[in-house]
Amino acid sequence: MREKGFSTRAVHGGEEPCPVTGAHAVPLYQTSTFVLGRELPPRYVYTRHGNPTQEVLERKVALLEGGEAALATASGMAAILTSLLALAGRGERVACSAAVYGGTYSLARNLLPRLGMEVMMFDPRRREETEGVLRRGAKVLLLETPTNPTLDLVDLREVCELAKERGAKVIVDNTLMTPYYQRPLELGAEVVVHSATKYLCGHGDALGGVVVGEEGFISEARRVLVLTGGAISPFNAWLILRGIKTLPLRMERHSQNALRVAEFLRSHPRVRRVRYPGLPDHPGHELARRQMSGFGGMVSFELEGGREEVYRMMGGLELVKCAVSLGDVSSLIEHPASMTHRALPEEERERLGIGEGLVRLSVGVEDAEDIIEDLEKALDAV
Ligand code: LCS
Repeated sequence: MREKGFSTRAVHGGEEPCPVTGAHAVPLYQTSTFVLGRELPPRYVYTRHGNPTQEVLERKVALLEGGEAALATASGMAAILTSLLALAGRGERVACSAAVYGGTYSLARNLLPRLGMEVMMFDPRRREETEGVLRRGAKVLLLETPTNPTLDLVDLREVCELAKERGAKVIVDNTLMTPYYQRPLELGAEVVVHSATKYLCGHGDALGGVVVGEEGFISEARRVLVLTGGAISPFNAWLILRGIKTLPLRMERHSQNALRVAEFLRSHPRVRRVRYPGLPDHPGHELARRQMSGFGGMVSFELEGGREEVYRMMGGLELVKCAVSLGDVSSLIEHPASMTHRALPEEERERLGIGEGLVRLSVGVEDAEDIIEDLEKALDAV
């Protein structure tokens, strides 16, 4: 039988009407514990170990990413740490892309070494650096594409092939693209992680994360999560499930709006450079067309000047809100050098292209004309 389309899976995947009441919407099992009856072993014991609402989210995201199984977590950071702990331990080598969310960078740089892992930071956009960390014995590679916040492309097929030759596993953080536009497991990655806080939820009202991979790996990740305590609250799982139903609709709109905003920004004299993979002159445009089916809602741009000009511009915005996070229906703007990526040493930021003039914009689903009007007014006033 033909597999159902992505949008149908987003609405119905992993769900069934409640066998007891017939409830059509996913029931919210907002409970910490379960009364133990005659069923042995009991299906549910305690929400840190598993909960029916969490499980629907896990089945749905596994279906959308094309993975065997998934594990829902309290946040994206919990998803990343859980995956790493399930794959590597004391004395083992982990390679982390430097071009990732600042929290991920900090986790790799500051916390993993305390747990006894040997961490190498690398740039997966450069084949020789990927080969280098593999040669030096990296067991796990962690990366994002497009990179955060610079929106460069990493060739997933190439990195995954190189890793496979050396028996290393690749974890891809697919938060920015979502499975609607990019499915790393199909390109050779072993594990996909998400900050479900972002596009999967879509409404900026819940924290969550998801890990997707093979059954055996997910079982190990679940054992880790039960002990580290990073379970998602049933209510957050429920909100994220509700969000995913409209994921394709929202991603289309985010993407259309982002292209229009990127084109507008490119024409503005105060903007030095625009980074959006959907622009034909973006250096990764051809790769983006091959490995993604859309370009997403994130746009970064460099303003003439530095931090002062960026803050002045952000202060002049009314509709677009200055806030960290992304993937919300509302447009959100931030200054990576002083906000999401301030944990990176300055020379690392410079090397990655995260200068003082760089701005990251998560384009929302409002009317594009209104977003552009707001940006234009604020840019003109800088
Ligand atoms: N991965 C990516 C790509 C992210 O952007 C974030 C958070 C995380 C993982 C961590 O997820 P969380 O634990 O917050 O659910 N990104 C943020 C950002 O850009 N601003 O604030 C948080």
